[in-house]
Amino acid sequence: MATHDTLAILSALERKVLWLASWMIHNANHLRENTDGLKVGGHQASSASLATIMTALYFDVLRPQDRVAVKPHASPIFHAIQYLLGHQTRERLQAFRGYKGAQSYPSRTKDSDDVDFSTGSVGLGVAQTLFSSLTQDYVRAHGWGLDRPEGRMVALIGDAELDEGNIFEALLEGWKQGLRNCWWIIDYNRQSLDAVVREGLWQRYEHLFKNFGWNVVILKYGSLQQAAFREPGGDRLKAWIDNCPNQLYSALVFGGGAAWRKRLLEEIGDQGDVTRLIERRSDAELAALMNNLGGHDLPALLEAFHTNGDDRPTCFICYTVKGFGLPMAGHKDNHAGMMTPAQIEDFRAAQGIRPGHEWDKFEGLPLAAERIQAFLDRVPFAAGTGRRLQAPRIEVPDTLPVSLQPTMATQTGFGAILNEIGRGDSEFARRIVTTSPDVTVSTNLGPWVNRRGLFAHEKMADTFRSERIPSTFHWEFSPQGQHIELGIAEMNLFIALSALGLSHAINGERLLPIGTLYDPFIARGLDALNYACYQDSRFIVVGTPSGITLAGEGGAHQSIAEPLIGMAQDGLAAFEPAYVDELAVILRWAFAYIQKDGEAQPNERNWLRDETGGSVYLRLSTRPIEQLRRTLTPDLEQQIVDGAYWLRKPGPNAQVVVAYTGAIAPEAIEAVGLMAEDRRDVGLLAVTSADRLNAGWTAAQRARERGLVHARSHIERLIDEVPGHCGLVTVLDGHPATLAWLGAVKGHRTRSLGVEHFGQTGSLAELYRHYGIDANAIVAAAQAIAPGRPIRHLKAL
Ligand SMILES: Cc1ncc(C[n+]2csc(CCOP(=O)(O)OP(=O)(O)O)c2C)c(N)n1
Ligand SMILES: [Mg+2]
Repeated sequence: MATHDTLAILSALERKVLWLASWMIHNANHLRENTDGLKVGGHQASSASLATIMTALYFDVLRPQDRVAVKPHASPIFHAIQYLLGHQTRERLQAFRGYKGAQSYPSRTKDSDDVDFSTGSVGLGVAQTLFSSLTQDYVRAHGWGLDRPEGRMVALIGDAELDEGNIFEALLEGWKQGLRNCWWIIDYNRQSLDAVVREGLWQRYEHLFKNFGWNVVILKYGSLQQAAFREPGGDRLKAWIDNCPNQLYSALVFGGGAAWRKRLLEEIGDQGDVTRLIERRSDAELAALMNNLGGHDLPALLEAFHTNGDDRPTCFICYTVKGFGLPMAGHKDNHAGMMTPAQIEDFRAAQGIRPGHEWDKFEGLPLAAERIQAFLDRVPFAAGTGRRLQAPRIEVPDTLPVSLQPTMATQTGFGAILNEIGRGDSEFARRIVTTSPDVTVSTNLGPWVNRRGLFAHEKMADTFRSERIPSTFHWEFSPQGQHIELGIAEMNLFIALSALGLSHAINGERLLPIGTLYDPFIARGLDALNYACYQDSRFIVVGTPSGITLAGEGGAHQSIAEPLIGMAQDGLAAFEPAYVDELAVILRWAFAYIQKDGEAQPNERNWLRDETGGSVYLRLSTRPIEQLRRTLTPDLEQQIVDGAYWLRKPGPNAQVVVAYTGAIAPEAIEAVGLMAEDRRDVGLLAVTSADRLNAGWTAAQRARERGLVHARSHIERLIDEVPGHCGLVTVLDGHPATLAWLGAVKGHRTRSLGVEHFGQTGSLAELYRHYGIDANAIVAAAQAIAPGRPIRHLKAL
């Protein structure tokens, strides 16, 4: 139990945190500039709702090894707490929501005050805690990081956040994987953004969490209420509270003491003892009693948090008031509500804060500053030398060997390369962790999994194997396994990658995570992929098979937009190699790239900032194509990584250049052959990464605009060799816009082929023809933009 002393200090801190958060929001001037009624977010109410819970957690319950995902709109409370703990500057609080100020939603990358997990897109941070706990277990099961205490992964969740489906996907996965050390604390204020939530949600939550094996703790009544229930008539009051609809409770919270009295007396006022219970209290006391829900009661919270300290996953359903302690408390429209200048003035005066002393840490508190400071100096969470950990880089071999078959698909190559890595027992091989949402086998991770096994807390044999039934795949689980098999939920895949890819910062132990999925289903997990990139998690994601090239596999599985996603996604370098030797080079580079976190200076060769590192997306294919017999020179390897190289240099009189990406390489090569007799010196440009080419080009242009006249990107250097009159035909199995910009590099007339519609099944030849990306379509496009004599081999379309 917390001592009286501790409680007094905590409740002073709670008041201070609430004040600072409200003031911070009020102070965010630019916010007021564009306030259109109540539509622009204030989030004072949403923050206030968690003030008590976060005070209890950060100042008393949490330990440095614990990691927290804070509900996005409680960001001001978080920053205020860090400020009091000495980890956040006053300048950044003053610039809250402003340029380089404390962020509107806690951000690992943009905030400076020790955010564990970014939040913002509701639901994702919640699931991140679950997968981080799994990651911690994975790391420790492999014998790493055992000198550090195990941490608890904590999510502070808005009740409406639980509407997000990804949370339930995560819950199911957590159950399968034997989740431990995870707390989900629900801010049950019964309000969402728009309105008051449905009645009785807590019961659904309770059943749900229990179903998945969680411990459920409900904090409904605060200690004032519990004491009142023990008074004569208290049982009547309790029954009334229990039956009160959410909307009415919220409305009365907003109405305040007089409104409570009127309503209570109307409804239960003729029942003797309870009337006296109500009448004994002033309006202010009555309001304090009715607002004293479990989530705003420090003793109740501390008791609950301290008595549920085992490693079972635990859900705390904490009743709270949205806007607690503020004039907008309980109002259904309060989500974006802002206190008026008059209201904030009243609040300031009531806190005993003198004008001009609004940011002072101890101003207006009923306790001596030294006493509070001494307490803050001893807060367990803030002890130690820092919570953002580091891990050394894992050395990546100079080359990733793979034996090339004459005809081979990049997906097969991917499986073969990993299989080869899996043979060895290097530190590099040990640090790789793979994961896939039920497409392990069909994305070719099978051979790797056969070698390295599946991860689970407990050993589990492959029954087919023990029963001697022949099978290509060994499906054996153990704590040493290196593959995490997920259920079919791409959101979970990306959040798992997000967690695994932060292991160096969270656990101080580096992992090299690889996730595989069918390319079109990137769209299913896209927000989680974006989330993972936003918080600078590091991983390799492999989308395979892809495009319409998967042909007979089914029209619904064809992907079109993914190359554009690869280009547009910040923090993700996207590649689509055609040949397996290219893939081996790119994959090797990727293992090093995901570990980098150096300076942001651009490289003068490609104008990319590779030293900062990032995650990598590889778009692969199941189409076997004839491999090129060649030895890659270091220069060619570099060009493959930079994004393009000449497979056939255009001559000085060239009329046509074909630029292609990925699995339709044979069509591009064939088209060049078909044109050879009728168009001079046709060039063939192999584009391995439209993303990196484009990024380098943009950066070089920007640099030139800033006066660095010699800045030249890789694609500019390549295209310099193409005569101005030359026509450019681009082609890929994906959206044509991916390569269409190549024409703008030097102003070449361009025709871009690709896939804009999807859904047909058929043979490859039929589909390439149907969508206009076969050799004949390339030739026809060339003829149209690079006039000359008719191309003889062009068939009528
Ligand atoms: C994925 C996503 N959709 C929509 C939003 C916009 N949004 C922000 S907060 C919110 C509702 C929050 O309600 P709740 O989780 O109960 O938090 P409270 O404000 O009540 O504390 C919504 C819809 C968002 N941030 N993320
Ligand atoms: Mg809510």
